[in-house]
Amino acid sequence: MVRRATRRLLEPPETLRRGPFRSGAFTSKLHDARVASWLGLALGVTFTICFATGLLSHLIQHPPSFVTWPSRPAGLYRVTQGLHVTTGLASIPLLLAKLWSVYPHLWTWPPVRDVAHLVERITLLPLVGGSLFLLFTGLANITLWYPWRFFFPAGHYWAAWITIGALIVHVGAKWTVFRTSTARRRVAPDATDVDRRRFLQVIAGVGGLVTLTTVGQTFRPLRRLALLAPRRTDVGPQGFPVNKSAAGAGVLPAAVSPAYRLIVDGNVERPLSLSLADLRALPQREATLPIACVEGWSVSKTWQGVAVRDLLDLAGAPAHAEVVVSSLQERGLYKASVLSAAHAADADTLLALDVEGEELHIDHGYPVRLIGPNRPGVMQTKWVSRLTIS
Ligand code: HEM
Ligand code: HEM
Ligand SMILES: Nc1nc2c(c(=O)[nH]1)N[C@H]1C(S)=C(S)[C@@H](COP(=O)(O)O)O[C@H]1N2
Ligand SMILES: [Mo]
Repeated sequence: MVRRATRRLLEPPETLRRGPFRSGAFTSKLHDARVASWLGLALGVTFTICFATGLLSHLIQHPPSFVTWPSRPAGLYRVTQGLHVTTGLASIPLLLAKLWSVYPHLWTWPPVRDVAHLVERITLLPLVGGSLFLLFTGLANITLWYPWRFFFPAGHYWAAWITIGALIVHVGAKWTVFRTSTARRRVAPDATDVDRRRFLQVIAGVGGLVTLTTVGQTFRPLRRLALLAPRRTDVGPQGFPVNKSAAGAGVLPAAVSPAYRLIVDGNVERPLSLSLADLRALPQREATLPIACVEGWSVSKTWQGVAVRDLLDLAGAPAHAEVVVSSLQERGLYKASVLSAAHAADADTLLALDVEGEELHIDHGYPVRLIGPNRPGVMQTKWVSRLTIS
């Protein structure tokens, strides 16, 4: 009784219900719970994959003491980050279709029924805002458009936590509707069911098309279909892309100077200072390893050079040593990287001098670059000048 009375009080006179608040303002049969549920399910899958792979990428780059990322299998990060960007891109048409399908709900009257409804509606803000923010910043980042340069990974990272939190609340709030609207029904499909199915098929098709035209930036057999991928992996000096050029990194005079030396110091018995000729005189090893950029593109090459492990032995470094690899670059987030003990000990972790039998191009890190198995591209430091052992 009381509930009915308050409801009637909240109900505005029909004349005040204008525009989208009119009853029957939205006529499409596609604004319905079945469409919202199936698109929700697809988004639930893609966002979970994105969250897991993104978090993994974060942990590899900022490892807490209890996490050790192995150096094998060599191409694992290539797969996880390729999956991150691929599923993220496929989410764009899914999210747009979902928001179109549910936006009439934003005009329900009364806007708030009770406290539980208020909480549920408030969490839509981080859910919708966070999802749009993630897809927008992710897309901007891989197309090398940085309106916010230093803020991207941090903003994207925190938005991921907020969005996933809101998504869990959302799934909880919608679970009953989800179950009933996706349940198998005994009656024969009517015209609305056919429309709905066709709409979902079109959206699935668009998602598939986005995947097919981008995944070639990391999956070689589909390379020629990668029309929408921001990078072509066969374009650049020596036939592969460059992320930061030598000029851009400000290393140009130092990288070509005859005074160049590679320093090996820190916790070692015999600190080393090696010229390029010294490095060439050491035993050379070869490894076929990918550059797997955090942006999702990747390319595999055969590299030749000196194994970091051999240099550590030469300098008399302790077993299980960790190594900081610094470059000639003086500023920027990627001027240095850390080799964990596992990565430093792997025989395929090289200080490469050549790629595919040719001396490294200056933009690929001449005179010396780090290349190791199962590492994000940002940790494959170019223009290496120092190994500091601890
Ligand atoms: C990024 C992911 C998602 C976003 C941005 C999103 C967004 C929304 C929005 C804005 C609404 C309308 C608000 C409302 O009805 O109160 C809605 C409704 C709904 N969502 Fe989601 N959603 C997502 C994922 C999911 C998932 C994973 C599921 C289920 C497993 C789901 C199931 C539903 C259902 C059943 C409705 C109600 C539809 C109706 O009553 O007509 N959604 N969603
Ligand atoms: C179009 C969609 C997306 C693209 C293109 C994209 C792209 C990227 C890129 C390039 C990075 C690497 C950042 C770096 O290390 O510099 C990244 C990291 C990350 N992404 Fe996404 N992303 C997308 C969607 C998502 C979604 C939907 C989620 C979560 C639900 C997510 C969660 C994360 C997390 C947690 C990281 C790690 C950030 C860090 O290292 O601090 N991403 N993403
Ligand atoms: N010193 C230094 N090394 C660097 C970078 C950088 O900015 N500075 N960029 C990294 C990134 S993001 C990637 S993906 C790889 C790309 O290597 P490439 O330019 O030879 O393809 O180099 C890495 N090494
Ligand atoms: Mo990169």
